[in-house]
Amino acid sequence: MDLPRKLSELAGSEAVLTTPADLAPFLVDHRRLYQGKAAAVVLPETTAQVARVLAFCNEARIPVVPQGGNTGYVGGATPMDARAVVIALRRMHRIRGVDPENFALVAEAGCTLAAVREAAQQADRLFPLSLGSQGSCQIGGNLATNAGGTAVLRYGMMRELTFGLEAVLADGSVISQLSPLAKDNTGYDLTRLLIGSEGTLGVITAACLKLFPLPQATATAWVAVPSPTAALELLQRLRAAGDGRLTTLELLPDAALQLVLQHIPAARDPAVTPSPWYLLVELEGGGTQDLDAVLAQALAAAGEQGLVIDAAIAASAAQRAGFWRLRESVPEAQREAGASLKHDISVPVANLPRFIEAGAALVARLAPEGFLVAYGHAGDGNLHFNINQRAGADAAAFAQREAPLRRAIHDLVAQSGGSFSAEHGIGRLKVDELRRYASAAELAAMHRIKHALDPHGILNPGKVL
Ligand code: FAD
Ligand code: 2HG
Ligand code: ZN
Repeated sequence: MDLPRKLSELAGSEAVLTTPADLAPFLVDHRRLYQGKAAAVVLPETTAQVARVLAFCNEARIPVVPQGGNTGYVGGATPMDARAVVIALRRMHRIRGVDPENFALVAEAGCTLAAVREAAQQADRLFPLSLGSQGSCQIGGNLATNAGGTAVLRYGMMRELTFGLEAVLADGSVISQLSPLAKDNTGYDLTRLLIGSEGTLGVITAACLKLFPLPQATATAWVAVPSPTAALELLQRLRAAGDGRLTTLELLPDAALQLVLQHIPAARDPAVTPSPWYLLVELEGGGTQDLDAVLAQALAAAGEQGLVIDAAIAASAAQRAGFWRLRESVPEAQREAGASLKHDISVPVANLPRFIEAGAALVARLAPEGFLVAYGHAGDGNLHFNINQRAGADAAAFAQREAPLRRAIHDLVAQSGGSFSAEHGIGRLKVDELRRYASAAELAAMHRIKHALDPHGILNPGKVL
């Protein structure tokens, strides 16, 4: 069969890529863990084109891999079959409508997260999902991975931020739930089933997203704390003092700050008393109350009880951006510093200090060539429990630590009532982990759902299950 010709008939000849040079960027994941293969990439402009391509691939039993901004962490968007067709959504980048009265916006899957946030802001509204990758990740990818980020504490993950979806199922049928309904109990919730399904149940083509009032005031602080226990106590107090306006509480060890200061040229030392741990804290709200004063008061009271060593409240937009740059540059600084082992874990938030202590002991015992850089979204219980190779350490020895360390950390997560994939998904990287930690009943139900919606297994084969 002449696949390129057939795909051109279905989606237009300008939408089909087949040369090795054109395919290359779609065949490797962001972390460069996987080198993939595929027969073609299709760049549709409309939902009807996606539907036609899927109906054809379903009939012909051709694997289909949806791809957004290709910033995912678990190899989910990388095609692994020389016959595969990648459907890349980037030409579906229209904002179909902004509806400030209903606090809603309809975006096509290929819109970048930054473009959606910008469109909301133009209408005096906030779309609160906030990720370091927002300039390149796409709404379709955010939905397919149920992305989290730095404002989950207040606004929740993508599942909570979505009214409904438009998606194409494996057989080419289209489901469309794009109304901004806060209440809709009509049968199974297909939207929330497709969110987080990582391209294995359907191709998301558009979504009706939830908007919020645009905050009129923001207070941001870089806070030195003596320990994770103190950080958690401070979280409780800031939630109470902030009265629902605490948006972000990110934890960083000094090791993360030092990596950023060393490897990121634009990073500026926050100039607070050195400490083993730091927090980036942000309150956002309406214009009537002085949020800087609320934050300063809470931090001062915590300081008197030894929960805070020192703190700097951003006095300008530039200083606020500087604090955020320190936090958001950690992944890049980790990469610049060399090899790292990554664990995207969550535990019930009150268990975090105990988890960090026990996990640090495992790292010291099982990966002596590395050092712990456990940072992230502590306010919602999610840490990137990462380990960087020490300078000069034996690279091969460090790499060999990966499997036993992963097992020990993920077993500890399970004992702590947590998740081995808090926000990055399963993709290809964590298929074995899902098989190990999900119950037999859960796995069987997932397989049945997969088989019902994609009986020929054409959608993103080898991922998730
Ligand atoms: P891709 O990587 O292209 O795809 C991811 C998965 O979704 C794949 O399985 C793919 O098949 C599927 N998919 C993509 N589009 C569609 C579609 N339209 N329909 C169906 N399936 C689809 N993630 C977080 O959760 N929180 C963070 O704080 C965070 N920070 C990050 C910071 C940096 C610097 C980087 C590089 C990544 C970060 N990520 C974070 C990970 C990543 O950005 C998110 O997972 C993002 O949601 C992926 O979007 P994408 O468009 O790049 O998806
Ligand atoms: C973040 O929170 C991302 O910065 C990336 O989720 C985490 O690199 C990582 O481990
Ligand atoms: Zn994260």
